[in-house]
Amino acid sequence: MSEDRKPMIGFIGLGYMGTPMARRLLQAGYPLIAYNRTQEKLQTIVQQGAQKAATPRELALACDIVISCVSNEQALAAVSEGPDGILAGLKPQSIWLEMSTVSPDTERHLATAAQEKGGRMLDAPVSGSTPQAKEGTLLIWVGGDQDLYQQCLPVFQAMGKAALHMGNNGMGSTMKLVVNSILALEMQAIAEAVSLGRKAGLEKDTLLDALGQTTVIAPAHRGKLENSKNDDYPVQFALPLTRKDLGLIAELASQRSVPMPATSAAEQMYAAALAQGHTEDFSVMTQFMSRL
Ligand code: NA7
Repeated sequence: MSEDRKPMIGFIGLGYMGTPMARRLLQAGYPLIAYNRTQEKLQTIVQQGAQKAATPRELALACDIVISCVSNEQALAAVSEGPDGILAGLKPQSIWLEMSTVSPDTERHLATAAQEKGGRMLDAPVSGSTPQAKEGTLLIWVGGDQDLYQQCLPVFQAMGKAALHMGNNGMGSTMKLVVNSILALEMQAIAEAVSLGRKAGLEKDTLLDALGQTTVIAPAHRGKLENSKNDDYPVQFALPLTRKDLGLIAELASQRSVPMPATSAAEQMYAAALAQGHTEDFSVMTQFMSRL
């Protein structure tokens, strides 16, 4: 991709992750056009210089690179398919970077559909949360053609500290699920251990401060101890999305006959928390488990 003329990027899905990612692209000098189902969420990015598209099709027709970053399979189908969807507007030679967390099968299916329109697609989900999206230090897991990956590196570098090529279409998504199985399981382990400590008599802040001094808490979970101390769980990675990812992990494990007993048990607890109406950050599992 020539960096003499920056390609026009279309960004679909201005949520917690999409908004700071799109802002990084604007800051890197890319012209940007944005679409979001809920119009109000476009305000911030439009104030920062982006144009607005009325539909994903209109957006795809107006840009060289489409980026999608939406909640789940249903959301991705809603923005991809039908007369107003991405595929209806994808031009020959256009590039589609699909950054939502969905199943590897869905990514492969969309890559084929894009190819049938003469376009090319990479799956490129990210690890990291809203702070990393704001700082441009996400890790991006890329699946698809190696040359296309090389061509898109400048775009990825505007959003992440590294973009790693993991293999063919679907392998970016596969890597994301591998990472998130650990992320969700460790949060569950912390929630259980904190519950044990408190119910066995440790004072809450003393316990959480001491845990923070240890090496057993991964960097991704260290800041979450502060949430537990404050009993306040502002969304960085929403519990419904954690639950969704655990469903995708279970589906992939089943397809490949991989036993994941601990992950499966954690999935049940996240499902129970969701059933109780928890939509906060996934670190709310520390509160949920302590109240059982
Ligand atoms: P958010 O903040 O929940 O944002 C989700 C985005 O997906 C947001 O733009 C939504 O639009 C959009 N969405 C959800 N459902 C639909 C439907 N049915 N049609 C069109 N658009 C939809 O999630 P994050 O930004 O934290 O995460 C995004 C992805 O990255 C996700 O796959 C994570 O697992 C990783 P809305 O504003 O609700 O109209």
